[in-house]
Amino acid sequence: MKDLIQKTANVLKTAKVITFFTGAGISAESGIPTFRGDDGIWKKLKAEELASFDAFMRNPDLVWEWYSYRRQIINKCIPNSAHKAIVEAEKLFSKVHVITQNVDGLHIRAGSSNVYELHGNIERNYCIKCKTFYNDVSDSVKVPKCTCGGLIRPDIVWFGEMLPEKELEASEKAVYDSDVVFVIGTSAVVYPAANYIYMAKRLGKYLIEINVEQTSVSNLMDKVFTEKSGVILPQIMKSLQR
Ligand code: BJW
Repeated sequence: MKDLIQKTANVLKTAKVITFFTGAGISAESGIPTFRGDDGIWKKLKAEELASFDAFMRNPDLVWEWYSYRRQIINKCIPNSAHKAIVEAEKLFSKVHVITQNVDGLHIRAGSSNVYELHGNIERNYCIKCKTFYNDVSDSVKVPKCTCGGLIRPDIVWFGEMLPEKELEASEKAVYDSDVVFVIGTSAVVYPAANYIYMAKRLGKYLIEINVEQTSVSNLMDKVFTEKSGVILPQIMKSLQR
């Protein structure tokens, strides 16, 4: 592992712009469950019954309760050493971008500057009718209503919904401008987010994966670390500071 870290450090020494593309695995060491895999939340609950607009309209109170429960878990968690190592990277490179599929806000709470949240943020909510944003309704037991009478939903991208235009544009530019793209803690099965990995490959970017297991994109990588991101990322950043 030491040798692999040293070889990676040698590549990173000449890099100027870095993108970290992250998924649920980077927050696992903060205590937030991932989606897929044996301990994943979709193992116990059906995504289609909770993570779609149709599901919300069928049973808004149930979906609201599910997100309130998740929000409570997330609020108790703090950024881990992987999130912090990405913040440290800002001292070592001229520009650091973070494209995240996570809705937990931990990259922002850790202090990263350029974070593009592709699937939204569980802390924000908005009215489905007039689109007014609400940040102070999260404690409601039942789904709250806007002053216009519309239901208030979490600002999360559910299946079948478009991703936010501004984040998509910023992410595309980030990949385009980068010398190295890290792919961390994602199964890379959800689109269009996973497309950024293929885009990076097509553009000839240097790709580094950190994941506890092999994924469907491991074969695209220039380097693969099969380890926890909270263990490897701090070591990589430390090797660059020497
Ligand atoms: C560690 C670790 C440690 C553990 N260290 N690693 C093309 C092909 C096929 C399907 C589609 C397609 N294009 C679109 C689709 C449909 C769909 C989709 O992708 N489906 C696939 C699942 C088949 N996509 C959509 O619907 C998207 N919208 C869309 O395409 O709109 C376009 C459109 C709309 C209307 C008309 C026409 C076009 C929206 C996708 C939104 C996804 N939202 C979710 C749920 C949010 C709600 C919630 O939070 O409850 O976002 S799905 C869920 O998966 C969540 C995540 O962000 C996302 C990705 O998961 P992630 O992060 O990869 O987590 P895991 O659990 O899968 O993996 C964790 C990894 O970590 C594992 O590999 C572990 O090994 C690893 N790990 N511990 C390092 N310590």
